[in-house]
Amino acid sequence: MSEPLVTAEEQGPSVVVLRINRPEALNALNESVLKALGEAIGREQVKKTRVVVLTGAGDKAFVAGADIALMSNFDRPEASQFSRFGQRVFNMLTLYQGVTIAAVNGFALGGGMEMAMACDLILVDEKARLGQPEVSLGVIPGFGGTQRLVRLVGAHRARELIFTGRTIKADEAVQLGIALKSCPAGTVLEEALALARTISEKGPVAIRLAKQSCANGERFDPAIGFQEEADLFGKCFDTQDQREGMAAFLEKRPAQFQGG
Ligand code: CO8
Repeated sequence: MSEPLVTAEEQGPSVVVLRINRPEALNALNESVLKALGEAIGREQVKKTRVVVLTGAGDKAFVAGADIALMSNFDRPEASQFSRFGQRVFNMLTLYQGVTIAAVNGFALGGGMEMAMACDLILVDEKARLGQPEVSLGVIPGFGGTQRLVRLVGAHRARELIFTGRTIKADEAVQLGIALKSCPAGTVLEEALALARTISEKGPVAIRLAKQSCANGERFDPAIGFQEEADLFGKCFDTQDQREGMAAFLEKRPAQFQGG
């Protein structure tokens, strides 16, 4: 049997590593890889976990983009369809109820950088290279890059990166606010797992609602965002997690969250 295109490895009870597994093509995204990623995110084992860490197989690439050989033969409807399919799968990462962390272990180009940006947090190996090189191929980012990069770094910097297609190093990705941290070579997965464990110990409902409230800030006028925040804050007080979290503080013991 052939190797799965996306592997899932449990790292303790609350963290799952999803790995894009097509190293011979630097983990380039074709329809089968995207389908496998969508199925992996929708799997019960992944849905019930608290943090998903996304990375690439091999030591060279996170994901070197959408599959250029595949796209080279597309006509217009096929291209739009592929774009919408990739957007849908990446939106599953963005809407995932737990936290998603991209552990960028090498090249994250085009669709690879778009996949990382669909995650909540991005850590990069110091040797990683990121970029949106689509214009060099005569196309534009099509898996959400024009939308997410603008929100991450602002319109001016996003335009420069997209219009030049230039590749950036890990330090610049951190400086621009695309990545949270540059990790010593070979340690990005380890660091992502440490971060994942820290997050997985917090109140799961609180994390989910905090994620929702932060996302509201991008969607709504601030006045509505504040109102939504107050509603979500109130919602926390319907949960056992809130009672446990506050009781644990007052009783000077670690909280044991059940996620409800
Ligand atoms: N697609 C298909 N195959 C790829 C891709 C890719 N994106 N990237 C690498 N590969 C393959 C190579 O063809 C090669 O295969 P083979 O061994 O059979 O020749 C193998 O992976 C190894 O790659 P290289 O020999 O090129 O490795 P190098 O170390 O010399 O170079 C690079 C590494 C710099 C990463 C180089 O491979 C590269 O430039 N790759 C392409 C990067 C790129 O342009 N990515 C953006 C693609 S466009 C995109 O992602 C659009 C997303 C939105 C789509 C919207 C839907 C329509």
